[in-house]
Amino acid sequence: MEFSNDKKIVFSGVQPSGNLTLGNYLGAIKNWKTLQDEYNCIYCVVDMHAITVRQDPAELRRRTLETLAIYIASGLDPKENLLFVQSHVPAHAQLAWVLDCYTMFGELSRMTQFKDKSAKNAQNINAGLFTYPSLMAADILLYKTALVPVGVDQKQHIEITRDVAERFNQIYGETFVIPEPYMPKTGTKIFSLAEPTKKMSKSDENENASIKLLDTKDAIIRKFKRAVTDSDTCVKYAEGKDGINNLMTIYSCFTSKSMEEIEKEFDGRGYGDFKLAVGEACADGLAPLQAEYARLMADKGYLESILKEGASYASYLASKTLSKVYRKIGFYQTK
Ligand code: AQP
Repeated sequence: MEFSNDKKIVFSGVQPSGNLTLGNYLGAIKNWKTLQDEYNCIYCVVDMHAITVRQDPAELRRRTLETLAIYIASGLDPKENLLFVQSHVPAHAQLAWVLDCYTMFGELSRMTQFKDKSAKNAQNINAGLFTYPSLMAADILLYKTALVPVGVDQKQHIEITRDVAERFNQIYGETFVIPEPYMPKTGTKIFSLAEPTKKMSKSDENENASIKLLDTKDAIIRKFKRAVTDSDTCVKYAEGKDGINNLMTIYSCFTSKSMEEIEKEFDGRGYGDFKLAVGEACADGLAPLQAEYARLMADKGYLESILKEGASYASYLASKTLSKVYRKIGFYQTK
């Protein structure tokens, strides 16, 4: 594959740190395919980010390929989009080190994700968890990215990327393109079904808290039935109704109905009816992705060929930015 010169670059990724959830899908992946005609899109499986939390090696390996298959099954055409695994392109680690030296301790200390993950993994507050934003900045800046489609939880990391890039540009002259976050209208933050004030996360140990993209229809319906709501009975989008608001958001993402339309549809009906409808809309919405995923996973040779080709083209693009950066900061380069 080769990008056309006149289109802006989009970059995003998901960590293969667990089985992907509805949050990853509605907040990020589902929207990626809408960008593939207008932009040159790069979607990476960010395995280097995943090891900031301890991973089982066999699981990490398996999930890396599964995540690629989910990207394609979600509608990303490998001929149109550059798909690859982060650790296959060493320039990510190389630029991350340089950016580490231009990112302040105070800036990194303010990152919400660092605070949340440190609290969750008190036994393993490693340096990688702390410098995660520099690696993410490297991912984005290596490819002259203009837009980064992410859920709202990642907005702070885009802001720090912009700050570091602007700082670098100010010292050394125009080097990096300053990226913008790109967020969907609905679904920028999907909440846990068990604790609807908490983000739905793939690493949540409570099985009932998240819908996994590969969950069966029965499991999906069961999980929605158990979703925590409130003691009211009225399907209405309102303050204090976190559980119902979350279910309405999910239903809206799958049916494209507005909150008013949903309120009307379930007027006078109880939560039971509504939860069942959300479960069915979600399961039916995910069914084509699941079928395509199964087909792709039966052909690992094809998936590997995409990864090899992707790594090769990504390395070529990334090496151009990296050598420019090395030159600007004064690293000696032989002719
Ligand atoms: N609950 C969510 N709602 C909307 N968007 C979400 N994203 C994640 N959770 C939600 C978006 O998915 C993309 C990939 O996320 P990631 O894998 O890089 O890391 P994350 O944000 O830390 O996702 P998880 O699922 O919570 O992973 P773990 O449990 O490993 O930390 C991002 O664009 C993110 O915004």
